[in-house]
Amino acid sequence: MRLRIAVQKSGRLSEDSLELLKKCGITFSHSKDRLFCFGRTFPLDLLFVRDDDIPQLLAENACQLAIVGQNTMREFQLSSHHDIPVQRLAELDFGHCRLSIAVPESFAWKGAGSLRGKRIATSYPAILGDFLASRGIEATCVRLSGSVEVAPQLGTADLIADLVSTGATLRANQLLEVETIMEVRAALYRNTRDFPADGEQLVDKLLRRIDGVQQAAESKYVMLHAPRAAIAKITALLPGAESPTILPLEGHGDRVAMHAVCREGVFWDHIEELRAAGASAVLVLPVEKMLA
Ligand code: PRT
Ligand code: ZN
Repeated sequence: MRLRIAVQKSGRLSEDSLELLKKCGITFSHSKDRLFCFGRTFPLDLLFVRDDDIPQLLAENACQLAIVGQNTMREFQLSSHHDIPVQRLAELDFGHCRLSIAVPESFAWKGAGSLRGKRIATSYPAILGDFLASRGIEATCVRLSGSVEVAPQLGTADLIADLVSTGATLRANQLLEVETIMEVRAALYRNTRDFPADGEQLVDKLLRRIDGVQQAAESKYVMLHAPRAAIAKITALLPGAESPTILPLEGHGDRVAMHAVCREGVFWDHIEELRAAGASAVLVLPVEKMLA
């Protein structure tokens, strides 16, 4: 029994998708045409396709799993007239962006009501349509498959709804981001209708590995020396490190070595307080995998 996973062939999600699978211990033998790749260390084969084709391929069971942006999947679901046999299994830590409304700098934006009767350029007409309907606003969607940000300058739309990550593209086109319609990141999806019964175990195994990889990416292994009297205080400064390892330091009865796993952000937030509490010889190491 083997499963097939669709990933973006070349684009913003390709590298991160492959990197994630690699960190899960799955290596692939690359075929020449790079449409299919055989999973050598896990019964999972790769299918490289354009991201726009992924939802349909998954719904039709051409693959049982897929990694794609939540924007792409949602657009497909909302534009279909029937229920799609697709379920989200995990949100992934890449492909972060947001689908936002942006207006020319001269536009007098006064909230979503300002959209009434306007022409809005977007590659996501179904998501935009859903957003407008939920607010009872009537407007015209101008569907564009690319270069949405130039539509207002060309006079083909009054404003846009497009993906934004750094905001540089909007700024370069004198557009202001005024409202977020949807927060986006990549996700792992599965087909629910035609899924092979003996595939369930494989999926569980894959999900556990993904979870281990993602948790590790956010975690650091912290080692430091501390006064014995400050153990409780320092433990409290490293949330996520409920039971740190405490080791004696030879020749220093009043000081100990503490080892703990904690979130990287938490560590930076508290470094000054850790020092004030008497921590020294602080070492922060990356965590490769974390398995519960
Ligand atoms: O060839 P294929 O059809 O497979 O790829 P594509 O060109 O359609 O998609 P691609 O590779 O551009 O994006 C794939 C997915 O990456 C998207 O569906 C999102 O889920 C995610 N993603 C994350 C983004 C961005 N960030 C992003 N910034 N997708 C597009 N953009 C574009 C945006 O449309 C705008 O043109 O980048 C520009 C804005 O970026 P900033 O940094 O200037 O704000
Ligand atoms: Zn695409």
